[in-house]
Amino acid sequence: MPVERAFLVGAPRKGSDDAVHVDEHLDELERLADTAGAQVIGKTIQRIDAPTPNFYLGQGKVESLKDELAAAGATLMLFDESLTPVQGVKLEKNLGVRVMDRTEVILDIFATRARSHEAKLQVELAQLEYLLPRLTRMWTHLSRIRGGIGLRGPGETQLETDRRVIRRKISMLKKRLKDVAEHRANLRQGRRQVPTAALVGYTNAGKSSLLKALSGADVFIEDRLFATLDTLAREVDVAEGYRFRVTDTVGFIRKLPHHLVASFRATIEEAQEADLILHVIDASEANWEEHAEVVEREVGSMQHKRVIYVFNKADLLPDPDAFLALVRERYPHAILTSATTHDAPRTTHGVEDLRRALRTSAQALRPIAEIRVPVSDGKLLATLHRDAEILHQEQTNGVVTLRARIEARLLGRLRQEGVEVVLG
Ligand SMILES: Nc1nc2c(ncn2[C@@H]2O[C@H](COP(=O)(O)OP(=O)(O)OP(=O)(O)O)[C@@H](O)[C@H]2O)c(=O)[nH]1
Ligand SMILES: [Mg+2]
Repeated sequence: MPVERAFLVGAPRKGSDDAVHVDEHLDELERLADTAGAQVIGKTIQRIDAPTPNFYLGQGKVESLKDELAAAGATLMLFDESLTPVQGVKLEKNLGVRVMDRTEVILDIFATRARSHEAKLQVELAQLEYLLPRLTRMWTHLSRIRGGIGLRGPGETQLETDRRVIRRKISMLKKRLKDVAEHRANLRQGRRQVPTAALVGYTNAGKSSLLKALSGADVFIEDRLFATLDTLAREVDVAEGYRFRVTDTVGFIRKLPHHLVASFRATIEEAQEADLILHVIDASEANWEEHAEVVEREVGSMQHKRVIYVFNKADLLPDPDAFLALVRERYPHAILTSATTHDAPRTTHGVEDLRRALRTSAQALRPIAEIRVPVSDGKLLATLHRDAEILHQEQTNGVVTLRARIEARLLGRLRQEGVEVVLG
């Protein structure tokens, strides 16, 4: 297949934050285009007062853009803002090339790179939901959509039929995904013995690299956006007999309706369920504050969670100590890591700091306690065997003494119920 020749267009509103960062946003779109397999042959920016309902851009700009695209030999126009179905159709008609907005590019990446069963279902669902209101425009390239909906000749009746087919397919996919999510929740249920941490962050921050550095496991890492499309958990030894179950998640990105793709919901779900959130931030990224805001906005209810801010890629900073001092004014417990050079002798900050912080959390979240239970209390004994990690057990005079690593919350509950508990 010939490589698409893509022309990028950014159209921020005058005076907006987006207008200030438009160059970085377009650079990011370029990386997205590259990941999707297109060749970027040019880009342009138009600061606008307000989007027009027909073309997003003003009519004059559409005309000059048409010439620019033709001169450059573009086969595709990538638009950095979200387009309505109407704007998409009209731009395509007037420009004579295929038009995709940022969301569509990202969906395309997800579609070609999804590996797991769940990720594939999610992408298919997102594509169909995105596609439904845009059916006429998508006509020509619908056949590309995996799963082959099998659309052929145009025509209103056919369109209606296809809409029905798509709606049916959407509800079927939703049902199947719900089953998968329930299955995942069940799996999590049975794993309360080990504390859990979720690695969340902007795409390409180094989440997977950190999981690899911590666990030694073979984790897929790539210098591309959205290398990770599935959550993945590994058990990490944080020393002194403590372990953590750390989950790698799908990264976030700006200007994406994250609700569209269930993979992001899985990230949010993991973050909400975890005992601890590790918010990974690329410290070498000039724009890291904006990135961190995108993540916090999406993950939302992180306020009442333990969060450790992990500033990664320390090796790329000119002065790591000064950087850490600066960010600690805002995030007092921030950690600076270098996931890829964690064993290099020149780094004073690193993955071991993170491991130590995890250990401290593990000790607080899963303290070791001695619990005395009458042999006759079979129900409590069963609960402890299910939800705690029993390290030692002995029985004298009708009393079972258990030494166990136990969830702090459960321990509190036992105390309230009058169970005899000694810490340490
Ligand atoms: N120099 C340097 N590069 C790093 C570091 N950590 C990760 N990288 C590189 O950054 C790129 C992205 O790393 P990943 O671990 O895939 O990032 P991620 O956050 O999992 O990204 P997504 O899965 O796409 O969201 C890779 O090329 C890594 O080798 C680091 O500490 N220093
Ligand atoms: Mg990753």
